[in-house]
Amino acid sequence: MAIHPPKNRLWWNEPVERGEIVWIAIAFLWGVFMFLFMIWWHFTGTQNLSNEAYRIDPDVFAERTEAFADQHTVREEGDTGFPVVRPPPGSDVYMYARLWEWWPVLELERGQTYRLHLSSLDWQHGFSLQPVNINVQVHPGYDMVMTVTPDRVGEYSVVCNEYCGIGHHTMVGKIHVVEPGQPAPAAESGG
Ligand SMILES: [Cu+2]
Repeated sequence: MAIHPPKNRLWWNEPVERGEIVWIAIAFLWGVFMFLFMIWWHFTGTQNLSNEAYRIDPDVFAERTEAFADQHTVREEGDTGFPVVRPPPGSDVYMYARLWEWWPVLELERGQTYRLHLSSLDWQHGFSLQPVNINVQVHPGYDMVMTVTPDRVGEYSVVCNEYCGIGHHTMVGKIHVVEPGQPAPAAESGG
């Protein structure tokens, strides 16, 4: 009983139970196995993103994103006031996170490849692309770059999945994926 001191004062120096040794060995080997398999899953599991990260000043990232939006805005998203930006295929695409929005809305063509740059202007946010469940942590001062090729037409939501304050639950962005060469559809209402 733990209420009494152990009879053997060298209780910490007794041999470890055989069953416990076996479990420690199994847990350790499983950890090693999972660690090495991260490399394998990078190629087969489509769950580890091939992303790059560069240091960038948040003001510089904001400037690039705004210049990008100025150049390629095609319409407004419903009556939300958010520009819908349709960049040329193969180009660099910028989207920033800040309290509490993802800006701007993107419109990409199916089957085309883009360099998607993500960063935050204030503090940590999360980029969670729904419903495909791609997740990236987005920090201020870092330009997270992913080479993406959207493969399905549709409307995707970008949900902030790192708690970032009182408006966190309202922080939702949008990415449209359209057929290549198709003109942008007429503005819909709502957002
Ligand atoms: Cu956020």
